[in-house]
Amino acid sequence: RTVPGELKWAASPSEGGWEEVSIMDEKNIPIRTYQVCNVLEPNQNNWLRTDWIPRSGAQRVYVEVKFTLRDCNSLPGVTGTCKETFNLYYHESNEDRESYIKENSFIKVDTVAADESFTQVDVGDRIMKLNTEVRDVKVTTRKGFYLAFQDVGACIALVSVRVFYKTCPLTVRNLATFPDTITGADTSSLVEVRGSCVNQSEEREEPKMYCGADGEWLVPIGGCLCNPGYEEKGGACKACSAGFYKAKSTDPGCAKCPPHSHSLRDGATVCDCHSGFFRADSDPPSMACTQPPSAPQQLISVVNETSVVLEWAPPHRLGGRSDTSYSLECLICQTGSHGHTGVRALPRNHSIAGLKTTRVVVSELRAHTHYTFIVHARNGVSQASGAGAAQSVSVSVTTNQATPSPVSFIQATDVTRHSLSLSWQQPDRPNGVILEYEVKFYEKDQRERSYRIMRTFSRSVDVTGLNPLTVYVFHVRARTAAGYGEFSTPFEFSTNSGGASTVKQSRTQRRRNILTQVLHKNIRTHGCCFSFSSFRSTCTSYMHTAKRHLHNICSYTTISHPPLHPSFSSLVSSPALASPTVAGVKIYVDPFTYEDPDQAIHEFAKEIDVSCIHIEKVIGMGEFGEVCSGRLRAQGKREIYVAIKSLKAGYSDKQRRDFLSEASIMGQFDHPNIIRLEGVVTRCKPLMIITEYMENGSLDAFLRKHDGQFTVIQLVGMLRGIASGMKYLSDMNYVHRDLAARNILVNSNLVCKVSDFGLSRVLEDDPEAAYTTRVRHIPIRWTAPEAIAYRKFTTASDVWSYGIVMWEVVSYGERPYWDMNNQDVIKAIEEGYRLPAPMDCPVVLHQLMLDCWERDRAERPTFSQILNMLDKLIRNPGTLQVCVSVIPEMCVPEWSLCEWLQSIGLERYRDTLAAAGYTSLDSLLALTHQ
Ligand code: ACK
Repeated sequence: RTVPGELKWAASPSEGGWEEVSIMDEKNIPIRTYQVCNVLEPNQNNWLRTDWIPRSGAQRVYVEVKFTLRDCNSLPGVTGTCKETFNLYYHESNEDRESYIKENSFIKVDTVAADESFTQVDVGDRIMKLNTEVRDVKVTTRKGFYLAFQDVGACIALVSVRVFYKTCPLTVRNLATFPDTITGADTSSLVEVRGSCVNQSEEREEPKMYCGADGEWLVPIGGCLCNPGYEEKGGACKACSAGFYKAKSTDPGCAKCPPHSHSLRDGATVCDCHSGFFRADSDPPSMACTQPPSAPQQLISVVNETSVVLEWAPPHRLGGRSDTSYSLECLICQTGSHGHTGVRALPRNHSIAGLKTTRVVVSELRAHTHYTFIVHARNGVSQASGAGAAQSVSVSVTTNQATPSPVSFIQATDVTRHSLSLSWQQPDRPNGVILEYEVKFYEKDQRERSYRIMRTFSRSVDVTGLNPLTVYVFHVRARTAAGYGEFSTPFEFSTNSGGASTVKQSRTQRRRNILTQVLHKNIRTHGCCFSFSSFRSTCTSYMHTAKRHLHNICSYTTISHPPLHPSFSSLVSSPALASPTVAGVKIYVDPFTYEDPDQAIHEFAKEIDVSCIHIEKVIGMGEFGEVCSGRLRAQGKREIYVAIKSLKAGYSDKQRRDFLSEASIMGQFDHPNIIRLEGVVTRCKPLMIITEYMENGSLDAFLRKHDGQFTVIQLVGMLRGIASGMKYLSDMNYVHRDLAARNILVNSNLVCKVSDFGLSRVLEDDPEAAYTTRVRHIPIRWTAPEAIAYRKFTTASDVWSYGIVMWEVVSYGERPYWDMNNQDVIKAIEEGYRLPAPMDCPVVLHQLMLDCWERDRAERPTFSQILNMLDKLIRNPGTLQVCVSVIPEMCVPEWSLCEWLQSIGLERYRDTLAAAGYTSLDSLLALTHQ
């Protein structure tokens, strides 16, 4: 219809069939047509073929034919030859210049009949009934195609032929753009199309839509969301204007800046706080900017003996927040000093920071002492605002006189049929000058029905008039100007049947008693100056126990020797012994870095079916519940003995996480000296951690049970195992933090394995831990000074603990620093004192301990060096012969007390001892309090 000149389609026959004719259309516009009208002649077969039509990616094309057709009845004189239809054909081809019509290569599309026909060509009225027929055909095999019209004897004029294909047009749905898409080959086919997010948007869920055969889009799925700082407007993402913000793509639209904040530029994702206002890290962007609180108000204090109740009112201004908390600082002001002596942590059980209440009881203060307490108010933005002491209020108080704390230890000596001598220590907190002690005692059988009271000024008393072979119960209490304190717990002693005076006490208890006495005596005499030295004295050929007592007494001397054998440092620094760092070792992964603890546990631990576990008996109590022994029969494996730790019912999420974290840690290790994790039970309750079974339990208890029964080589063998396990852990970058003999387990072959991987987190969570009561979690006696002071836990601090474990092992499970309290241990270490060599300890081992306890952690040996050193000692047992405490030529019973005192630098006590009747080593062993 639109072609101006001749079309010159191919026609067959070329004459007498289809002819190209110009006519006027209904609007009197000349158009080109192809006409044929051989209605009077039979056997017509006239073909008209279009030019080659490129397919252009289409798979189904539509052919719209407009034509007019004469009604046979309207033609006068026609016989049965007249037809009222024609046939439409197509032929796919890559060839765009086929010169003639190959009829048999064409495929028939349809026979086309007219909807309308006209009976008469009424040129005068220009009545032309135009038919429009559309047919579609699948064209998928070649680059293009030809169409052909076959006339079999009708009277037709082809007015127009329009060929087209359908597309689903470019569109935007759910903020995704879908391109113009050609429909599929079949009438029922749907083409799946992936959309792409419009500018400044991101995918929420993969955007998809289907293009139907008729060019309609169907079933939109997924879509995009405008980026933070942008919102949807008319199918596009537009920046939020100034004063508005959008923080997350999922937020519905731009929102007005919250109070006390602003945004100056378009596209803000968060509003900035006005000057003087702040936002905490955890505050959502929708929250108003806030301020730190003002100071707490009306702080009042009520002193009750050595306790102080502090109470205050919340700050006048909370800064627009509800997370106000308080921290408490306590300054001790000593009489005569200028100002404060320093900040002290509050007594036990009182958190110094993060208080939510406005009332605190501070107890166990010193009696009659001046204190200043400062209460700080803080909230979530205190840190961000850099607010300091301005928000605090303080109060000064003086504690009252208080009665003394109870006497904690009583011992009896010189027991006869009718008497015994009692002695005790001064109470921990005398809270003033002790004026008197009161001793209450009664026959155990009689209970307290009848008792006797004795009073004394000293810390000992001879109790006479007792019945023979009778158990008596004793209590002691002290009195100051403030009155009597509480009685001690009961101590029982029995009189004997006569003969030698003995008190039935365990060896350890007796040893401790003597130590305690000497220690206290020293403190009394020298105003606290006990100290440890490298013990290098001798011992006589007394029996093992006696030697140990004597040795321990010697340990508390006030001399300090240089290390006897500085050989260790030279040994470990020898290049032959230095162990190269192994490249490519596995690094331990902290399970707390996993958001989901279950993911960590299943990454590092095997889930065990509870039916494979057979629990036999309870063997102890762990931090989270019972520890049992039992058997595990995993599928296809032989049955083994296992230890089973369970998490007691009613646990919190945190407890569950902490409990399982031990397994997540343990599961990462594989070493003969690290306790092996068999697996976990998490799918049913109670939760369990299954490890290999260690027949001899924990090392400290095991050694105490077998006091003095192992050779030095056996002890060093145990230490070697522990060092090897620790080297493995340090190679993996894991810091244990709680290395102690109680956390080493021993199996039936005396193999020692490091266990207990629970402590590490407790300390890490809280940056203020070192300065708060959390310090109480730290095993002080085992912990390096820098870890106590500022939580510097490293492999070097583990090495310090290892030194303590060495001491525990060689002393058969003695308690490090005996019964000194933690504060005194910290002070002693600070002043340079170190544990002396235990009895019978080879000097090289003690030197190794001293090296582990170097103040400067860089000076301490590495576990690799320790391991090399121990290996060398085991290979050359001769080096282990040299003893600190038993110098062979001095091991003679005739050695005098005087010589012995001289050898340990305590000759100045000779006269005092002699005056008290101690003239021989023998007699010194019987040292009593008096
Ligand atoms: O000193 P014990 O007998 O050894 O008492 C404690 C108790 O459980 C609480 O921890 C013992 N224990 C822990 N793990 C094991 C284990 N794998 N094999 C044997 N005993 C264990 C520990």
